[in-house]
Amino acid sequence: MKTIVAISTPAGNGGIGIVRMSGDSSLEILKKIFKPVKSGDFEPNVMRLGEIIDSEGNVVDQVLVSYFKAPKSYTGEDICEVNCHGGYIASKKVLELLLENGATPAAGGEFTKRAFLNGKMDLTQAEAVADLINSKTEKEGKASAAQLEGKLGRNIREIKDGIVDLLADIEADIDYPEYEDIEDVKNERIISTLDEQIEKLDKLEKSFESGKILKNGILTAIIGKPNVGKSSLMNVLLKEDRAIVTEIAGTTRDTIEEYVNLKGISLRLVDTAGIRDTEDIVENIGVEKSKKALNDAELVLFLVDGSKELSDEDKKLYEEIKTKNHIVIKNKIDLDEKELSLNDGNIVKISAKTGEGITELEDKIEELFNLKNLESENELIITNIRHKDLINKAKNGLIKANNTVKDGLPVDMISINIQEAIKDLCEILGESISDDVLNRIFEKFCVGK
Ligand SMILES: Nc1nc2c(ncn2[C@@H]2O[C@H](COP(=O)(O)OP(=O)(O)OP(=O)(O)O)[C@@H](O)[C@H]2O)c(=O)[nH]1
Ligand SMILES: [Mg+2]
Repeated sequence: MKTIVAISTPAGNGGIGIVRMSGDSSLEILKKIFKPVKSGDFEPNVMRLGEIIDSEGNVVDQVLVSYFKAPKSYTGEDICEVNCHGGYIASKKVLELLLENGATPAAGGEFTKRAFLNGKMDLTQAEAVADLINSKTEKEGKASAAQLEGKLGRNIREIKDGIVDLLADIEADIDYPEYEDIEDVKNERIISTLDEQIEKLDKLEKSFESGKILKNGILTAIIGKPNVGKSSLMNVLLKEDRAIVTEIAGTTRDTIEEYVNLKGISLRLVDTAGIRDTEDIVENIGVEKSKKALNDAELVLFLVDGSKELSDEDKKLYEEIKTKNHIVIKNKIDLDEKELSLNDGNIVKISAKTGEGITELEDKIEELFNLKNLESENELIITNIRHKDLINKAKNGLIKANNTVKDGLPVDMISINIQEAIKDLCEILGESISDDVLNRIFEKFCVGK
């Protein structure tokens, strides 16, 4: 394997920049450009102070370097890391010098891919690295950290071991037909073992409903006719003046999307153009976009002006949103309130102007998506669709096998279903996986990780 190198810290001004190198020649390449303050040899896991010197003998930067010796390193290979000063220049120059002296640029995620290939972590842990880096909220970070620590991997391995043992039993049965007299007992045991593992897989699969929210947030569209206060609501939720607010109906022409952290969950908020029939070409395009946002949304915040009677436009729009996951928001309650002639279970009263009722609105969203229960300590939550799909496949295979036994059909018929399920679980852990799938997973990583 080639020795790879990349800048692991983000571009821009900062205290330090780290250039990381992994592979057999790491130390050899580093020595060509590093001049230590104190003489002596490199010791694993010990940092050394010194200077990086270019080919003309100029000092590039004062640095601290660390050396990790294979296999005791992140990748399982020899790693050298140069901690130089941050900013655009020093780390870039160090990278260039290492490349000139024999290192190869690392691809996105290549360090972690090598860690996986060298058996330092299973695939669920490698995937968690990217998830943790990309986490936008604390709760999402917590789920990724649990996976990084190996919780999901252990869980899947346990289920897999359970059915591998079962398969061994079944195959022994095929080989020794003299055990026929205890067949009923055996079938009972097969059914109960399968039931147990199916239940575990089912629980994991169901956790994806929460996991999806943790990872992708909730796509939330603010919908209503013009001038009801949609952009004002967007701004209070964001706590900044993001969208233009005026008393002119039809102010917002385009959809505006922003993330807001709601109790540890990220809401992808979309402010939309007020929906109405209009001759204005630009506004009309905006209205079409609003309808698309309404259609795509996982949550619709349907706004009406609480200081006015509901209009036909409001009622027509309500018919469109009522079958979706929604909250009816009666806005402008700081003005003279009119009775709301809507019979809906989810109504919240607010004033986007004074901020009244915003806490109640946030509580309502929390309640609607059961966000409070998202992070009970011992519960494992899967956040990755690849895992969810494979868990579902394995579960269905086991259900099929179980039904075969329950129908009184010969037990040897289920071996194939069980083998398939084992393969699916191995694929989650990365124990049997094609290069294509691996590449697809790691290409989403950033360079330097
Ligand atoms: N009194 C009062 N006025 C509000 C409240 N919320 C919004 N307004 C006013 O209502 C007007 C319209 O507000 P916007 O937030 O621009 O309404 P919108 O729904 O985004 O309107 P369009 O973008 O045109 O569809 C502005 O003059 C706001 O100041 C509120 O809670 N109370
Ligand atoms: Mg607006």
